[in-house]
Amino acid sequence: MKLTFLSVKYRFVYFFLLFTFPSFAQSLFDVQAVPEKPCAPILANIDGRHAQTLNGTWNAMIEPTIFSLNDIMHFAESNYQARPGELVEVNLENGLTLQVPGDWNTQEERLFFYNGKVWYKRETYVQKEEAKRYFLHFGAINYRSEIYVNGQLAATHTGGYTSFNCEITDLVQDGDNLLVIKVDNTLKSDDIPTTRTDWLNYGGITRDVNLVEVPKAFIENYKLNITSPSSGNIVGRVKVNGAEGGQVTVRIPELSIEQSFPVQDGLAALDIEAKPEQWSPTNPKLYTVELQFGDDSITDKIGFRTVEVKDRDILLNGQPLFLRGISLHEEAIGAKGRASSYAEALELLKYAKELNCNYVRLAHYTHNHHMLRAADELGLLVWAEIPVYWNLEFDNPEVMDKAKARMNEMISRDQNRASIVFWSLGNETPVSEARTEFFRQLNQYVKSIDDTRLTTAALVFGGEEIQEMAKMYFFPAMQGNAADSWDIEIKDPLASIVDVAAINQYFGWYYSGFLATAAKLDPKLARQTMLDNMHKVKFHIPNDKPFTFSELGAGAKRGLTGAEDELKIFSEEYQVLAYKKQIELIRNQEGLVGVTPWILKDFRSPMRLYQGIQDYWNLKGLITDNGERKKAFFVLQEFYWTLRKRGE
Ligand code: GCB
Repeated sequence: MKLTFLSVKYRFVYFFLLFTFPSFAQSLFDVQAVPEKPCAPILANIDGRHAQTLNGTWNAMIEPTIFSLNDIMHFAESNYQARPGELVEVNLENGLTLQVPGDWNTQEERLFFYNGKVWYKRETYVQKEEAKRYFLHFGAINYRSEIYVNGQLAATHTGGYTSFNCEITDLVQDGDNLLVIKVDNTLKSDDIPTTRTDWLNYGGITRDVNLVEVPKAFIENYKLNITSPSSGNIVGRVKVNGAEGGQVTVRIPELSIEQSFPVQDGLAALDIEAKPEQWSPTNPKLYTVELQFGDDSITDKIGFRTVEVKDRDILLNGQPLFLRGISLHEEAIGAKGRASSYAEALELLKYAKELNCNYVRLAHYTHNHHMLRAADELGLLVWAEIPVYWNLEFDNPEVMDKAKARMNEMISRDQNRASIVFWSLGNETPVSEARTEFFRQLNQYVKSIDDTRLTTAALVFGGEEIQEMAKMYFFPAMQGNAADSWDIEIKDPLASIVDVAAINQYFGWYYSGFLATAAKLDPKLARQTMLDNMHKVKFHIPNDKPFTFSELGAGAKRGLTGAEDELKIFSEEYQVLAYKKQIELIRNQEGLVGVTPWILKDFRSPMRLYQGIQDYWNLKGLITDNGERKKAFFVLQEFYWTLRKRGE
């Protein structure tokens, strides 16, 4: 409502009405929430289906109000023109346009730090066939979305990093169709993640959009795997939508397999005698698998391997291996914002290969499907996670439901990716009873939908544990009484819930800083003491479980130099020193089965406010946002090379 158009007299009447009759106010500024409309179950393997891409240029409109405007849909029609006498104050055309897939932050200056609503709109031509069903599939939209097709609400969705789809068979029409999507990236305390994240909350339709066409009865999802490294039999299931019976045929031409299985209650159970070559980082063998049900057929490329824990080892295809990893965010090289294409995924993961990695941690949320495809092809094992990050409302049952829904979406999409060995339940969550119970349930839930992978969670080494370490080892060392071994017991009960524990530890970066500030110590001396003693640190995990270091690292601005003994924070030399000391610490562990230092590439973060140095970038990358290698890159590369040569 533009008050500038109202004379003083009418303004008085307007405010009188507004405050006296709340319903009048409500009709002007609608605050009614759109009812939730659930999405359909995920259709697996979108790239293997008959689909029309809806990527490209979409019209957009920023809605910066903190309430919601009424009646936008009414004006969403194409080329809406105000009729004589009609007051129109909203329009989804003739203004901003945004590329899909893409975050809005890097496309429009006004949206760089924006947390709020943007409307998207485009038209699409559909040649509707009666024998077909239609689904809109979204790689991801961050965070809340309302999907409208020809003016009707088709679905609502929350969660910014997982794929979802809605059936629109009844809403779509032959000819032109209007698609309008309201996206809101505002995060709340009962969301996953919450408002606090050490990464930029990129908003928008950040991944591919497809209009998928399937026969009336079709293959919705499937899972194929081997259960033991020695027997090799391929087992699994195929879920059919729109039919209870019939039969599914599986073909794997390279193995001369063609076998049919009956469908009962929409499910076919597979058991195929076969001896596929096993997928591994050194032999990322993928087989072309064709599935057919009636008129529907779908082709995938699937690798077969097993993963399990035995004593203090992780076994891949029955053989122990050390996970030489690196963490990464889903941010493209070249300061382009969110990565959304296969080429961008490949570009990122090739740096991991160059580091001699066999493993990546895709932090801190589910990455796009191109990343997983590329990992399968390049032979990189994967830690996959949902953004259960820092402090959630762990005692809120709705938050539990959201976590399960995100897990379900992630697993439904990625369960055939050989590269994924870990489903990670959470990152650095503060210990409490409610939170332990939350993870107990989430762990059970994950196991109930996929028991062919391991669960893990990144535990924080912090708070009381750091105080204890300081009291027992660090302060005495500062006074010249350094102990020979710094033994650290992890007490977090979450370590016992998951299959493999993981620890985020920042020796050589944060801890001496906290402690020096708290105890008013000379920061350089405190840091030097920590660096001199890091190699003595030894972690002990409950029940002697195998564990990984899911984070470790130090920040550096490329080109900033300082002699090693200067301990100049943010210099490349300091980052090198911290990595060298970390490598000594790594070598001192028992039961350590892998590491994913933090992080491959510098990434944008609203929490990094040291101007002139950080400028909203977390600088712990081993490469810059443009892909230039920092000196520490070569230190890790060499360490991994020595492990690789020894066959570890
Ligand atoms: C952490 C968090 C990660 C941060 C990182 C850092 O422990 O898990 O999200 O970005 O530390 O750089 O401080």
